[in-house]
Amino acid sequence: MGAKTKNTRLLSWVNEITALCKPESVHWCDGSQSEYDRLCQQMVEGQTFTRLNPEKRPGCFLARSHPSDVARVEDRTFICAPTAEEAGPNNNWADPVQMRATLHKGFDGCMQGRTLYVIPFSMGPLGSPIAQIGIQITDSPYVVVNMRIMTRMGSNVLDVLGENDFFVPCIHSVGAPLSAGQKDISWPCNPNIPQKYIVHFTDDRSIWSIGSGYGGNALLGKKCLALRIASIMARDEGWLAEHMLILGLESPTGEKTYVAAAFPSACGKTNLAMVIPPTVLKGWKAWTVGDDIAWIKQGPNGELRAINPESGFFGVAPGTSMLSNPNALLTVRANSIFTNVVLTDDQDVWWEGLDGPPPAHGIDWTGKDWSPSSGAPGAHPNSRFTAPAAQCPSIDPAWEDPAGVPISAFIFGGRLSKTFPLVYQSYDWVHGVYMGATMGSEATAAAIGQAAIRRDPMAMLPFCGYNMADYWSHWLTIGRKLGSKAPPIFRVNWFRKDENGKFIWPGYGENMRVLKWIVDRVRGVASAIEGPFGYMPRYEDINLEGLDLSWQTFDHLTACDKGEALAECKELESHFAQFGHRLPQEIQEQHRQFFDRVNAISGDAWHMPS
Ligand code: TSX
Ligand code: MN
Repeated sequence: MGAKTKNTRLLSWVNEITALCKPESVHWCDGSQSEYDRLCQQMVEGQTFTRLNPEKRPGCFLARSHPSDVARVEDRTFICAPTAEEAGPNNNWADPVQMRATLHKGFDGCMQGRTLYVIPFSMGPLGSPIAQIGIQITDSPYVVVNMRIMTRMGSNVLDVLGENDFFVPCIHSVGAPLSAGQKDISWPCNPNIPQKYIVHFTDDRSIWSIGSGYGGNALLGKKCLALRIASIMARDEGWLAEHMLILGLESPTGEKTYVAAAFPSACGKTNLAMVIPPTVLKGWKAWTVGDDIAWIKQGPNGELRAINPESGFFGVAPGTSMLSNPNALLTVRANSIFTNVVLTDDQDVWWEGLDGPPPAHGIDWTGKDWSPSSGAPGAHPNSRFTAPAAQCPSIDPAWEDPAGVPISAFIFGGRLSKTFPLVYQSYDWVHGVYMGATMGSEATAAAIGQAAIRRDPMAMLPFCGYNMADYWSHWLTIGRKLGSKAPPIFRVNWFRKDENGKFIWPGYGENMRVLKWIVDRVRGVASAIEGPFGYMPRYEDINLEGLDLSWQTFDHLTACDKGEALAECKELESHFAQFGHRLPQEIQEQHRQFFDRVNAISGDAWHMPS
C-alpha cells in the first residue's frame, strides 16, 4: 500500500531511508485487521510463525528466534549526545558524527530482497496531549505485527500527525539482506554481535537499530522511544518518562487512588500491575493501567497525570501462572504472540512455572524435541508473550483516557533479602528521590550468601537517555515545581528472608495490604512512626487479618540492623562517586542524613516500638 499522507517531512524522510536501505518494495501499514492477518499468514508460510490450536489459543502464534537473538543487547546500545558526559556513566556514548557514518555504511543496502514497512504509531491514546507520534521503518513483518499490539498503529496516526513536522523517526533492520533468489530463514538477523547497533541521537531524537529482531532491540516504540528518547524530551520539556507500572486502587466506597511504581527486573512488576486483592480486604479492587512505562505530566490543576504509552504487554512468560498472575494468563488466551516458549503436542504453549505438571513432550524454544527430563529449560528464560492490554480482566476503565489518570503516590521497589524493611515512606520529596536513586536488587543467580546489590536507580539504569545524575536533578526540579502537589514517595521490599533463607512476607495478592496502607497514608488516615529509613507502619497500622503473621515476624520484616545499614551506607558511597560533581548536592545531603540516622541507632539494631 502507498503513502496515505501529504506530510512533506515524512515523505522525504521515507524516500531518503528507502534510497539508503534499497528494499525490493515499500508498504505503508494501515493498521487494519486484514493487513495483520495477511502478514501473520505470510509468516506461517515462511515458518517464522506457527499457528496455535484455534480451539485453545484462537488468533495466537508462536515464533522462535535465532538462538543468538534472545534479549536486548546493552553493550551495543548507544546514546549519541554531543558529549560523553551528557550520556553519563550509565550509558555507552558514541560521537554522533562518527556514528552517523558507521550507520550509513551498515544500513546501505541492508533491506535488499525485503519489503520495507512504514509503521505510523502513537505512544499513548491517539491525540492525547501526553502522547507522542513515532514512525518506524522496518524490514521485519514480525516487528509490524508486534507493534500493532504494543502501540496504536496505522493510518489514523497519519491523520493525527497531519502536516506537523515532529515525529520520532525510528529506523530498524534485521540486517540480513537477501541476494537475488536467496531463500529467507525463519528468523533473519545478524548473529555477529559487533555488527548490531541500537542507537539514539539526542539532536533529532532519531533511533537507528540494526542486526536484531527481538523485543526492545526491534520494537522501537518501547524502550528506545518511550524510555530513552522520551526521558530526554521529558528533561527538556519538564515532564517524566518513567519505567513504572500504573495501578488504580479502589476502596470499598469506590474512591480510586492511582500509584506509579518502579521495580528492577525479576521483582514481579507485571504481577503487581495485575494484582488481585485477598478477599479479606472486602471491597478493595485493583485496576491495571500499565505494566511497564508511565508518561507523567502536570495537569491543569497542577496535579500529576499519567498515561501508559503502550497498548499491549510484552511480558516474560516463565513464572507466569494462575498462582502468580491469573490476569496475565487470561489476557494471553487469544490474539497473542508467543516468542521462544515450548510448543506442546496439541499446538498450545507451555513454559517453566506454568501451573500443573509439564507436558511429557514438546518442541523447545530452539525447535528441538523436548521433555521434562531433557535437562535444559524448554522455554527460554527471556521468552515472551505479546498481548493486547484491552484483553486484561483488570484493565482500568480509564486506561485510555487521553487526560491520563491522577498519580497520588510513587513506589520504588527492589529485591533485597535483608536490611530493607517491607515498606517505608519518605520524609519529603527530596528524600524520596534519594530512595529512588539508591534502589537496587540482589543478583538472583549469585551464589548462596552475601549477594551484592546491583544498583538500578528508579529502574532506569539501562533506559535513561542521559546522565543519571542529571536525571536526579530533573526529579528534584519537578518536585520544586509541584510544591504541595508533589505525591508522597514510598519504598517496598517483598523479598526479605528469615535466618533459614525463607521469604518472610507472603507477597503476591497479599501485597495489597501494603498498598492499602499506602492509600491510607495518601488519604491521611493511617499512622506511622519514624524509623531510620523513613515513616513506617506499626503492626497495628497494616491490616494483617487472616495472615498468620505474628508481632515477632513483623519485627523481622521491619527491624534495621545497624551493621547492615552501615555497610549499605558504605556501598552507596561508591555508587554515588561515579557521578562526580554532577551528583546533586541535595542527594549528597540526604545520604549524610541517612548515615546520621543509622549512626544514632543505640545497640545492634533499631526495632519498631511495641
Ligand atoms: O511477583 C512476585 N511478587 C509480586 C506480586 C504481586 N513474586 C514472584 C517473583 C518475582 C518474579 C514474588 N515472589 C513475590 C511478590 O510479591 N514475593 C515472592 C517471594 C515468595 C515466594 C513464594 C512464596 C512467598 C513469597 N510462597 C510461599 O511461601 C508458599
Ligand atoms: Mn521493563
